[in-house]
Amino acid sequence: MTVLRHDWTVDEVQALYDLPFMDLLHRAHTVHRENFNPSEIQFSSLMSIKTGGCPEDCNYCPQSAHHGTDLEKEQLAQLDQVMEQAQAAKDRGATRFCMGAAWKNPNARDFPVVLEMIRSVKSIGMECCVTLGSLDEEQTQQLKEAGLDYYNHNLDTSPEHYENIITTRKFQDRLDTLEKVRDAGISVCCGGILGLGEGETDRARLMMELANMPAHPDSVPINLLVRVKGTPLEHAESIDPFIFVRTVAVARIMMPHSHVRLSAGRESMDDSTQALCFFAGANSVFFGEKLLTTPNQQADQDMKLLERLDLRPQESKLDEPVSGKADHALSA
Ligand code: SAM
Ligand code: DTB
Ligand code: SF4
Repeated sequence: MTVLRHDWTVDEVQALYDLPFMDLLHRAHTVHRENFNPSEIQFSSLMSIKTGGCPEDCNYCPQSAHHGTDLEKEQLAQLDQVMEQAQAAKDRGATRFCMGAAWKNPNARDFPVVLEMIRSVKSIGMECCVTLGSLDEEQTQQLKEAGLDYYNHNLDTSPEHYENIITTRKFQDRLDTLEKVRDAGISVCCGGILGLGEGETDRARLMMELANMPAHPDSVPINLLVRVKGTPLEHAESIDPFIFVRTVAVARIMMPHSHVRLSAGRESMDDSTQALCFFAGANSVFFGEKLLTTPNQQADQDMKLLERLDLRPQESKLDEPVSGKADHALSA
């Protein structure tokens, strides 16, 4: 049985990163096979339900009001627009519909509308995930009651690099919201971004923070920075693709029961890098032509890639119990 650990030291994580590439991939793929069907990829689809004008100053994000991006600020989406996109995503094979809002936290006027969106997405038999910023206990409770399956709230980078990237909140604020989400019995989707000018220790620290939470996140999205014109990270140096692959492998070894998602940035990644990520243990992608505000790899290209790699979309897991399932033994 795979042992789930929450006591990683940074040296241990660094030692994984430093393994010879082939050894690291072999080890990660072995863990992957012990816990998942290596031919199945989970498909999530994204929609931005409230775009732009965000009061936070995340250096990477096109939606921050602090940066001069070309993005047009929009009001909260209408329920019928949401349902149209959710149904289209379902028809294309997505099992989870994820809605993102450019908020520091949800306000009292819009929050009930989001609850209604969640109930409606659930009613067509899809898993539902939202990402709305920080939450209080009452809000997590209401989200749970509306039937929410997952809450996405990323740590994004290491605690040490955090203030170079975001100054309008603290790393600890993220951990606090994650705790409330877990306590409400909602599954946690939590990961980070690579390519934010971080060093190798920052990447190891991010992985350590994710795995050392009281329960491993059920989904771990690993994003590659999408460099957007007008953001402070517009000209950030690109990272070696093999560092990205190594990070996927390290995540797979450290969080053996979690879905590791190859998230933003696939458009700038070649097919071979993505194939290596799948071998290293990535078993989920964002599917559909758009992420939140930037383009994603085209759906037909995704289907072709899956076919060339003999991979297939994972069936819906709606009948599985939610809440911390990544942190329970799946099989002996
Ligand atoms: N405002 C909420 C929050 O930050 O939690 C939810 C929406 S926010 C856009 C969700 C996540 O998108 C961020 O945590 C970050 O990981 C990711 N993200 C934003 N801009 C990105 C970019 N340019 N490249 C890669 N990932 C990005
Ligand atoms: C996550 O980790 N990545 C997604 C989702 N969670 C919400 C967002 C990616 C956003 C990429 C930039 C954009 O399209 O605006
Ligand atoms: Fe706002 Fe989220 Fe973008 Fe940060 S990542 S600026 S909190 S939308």
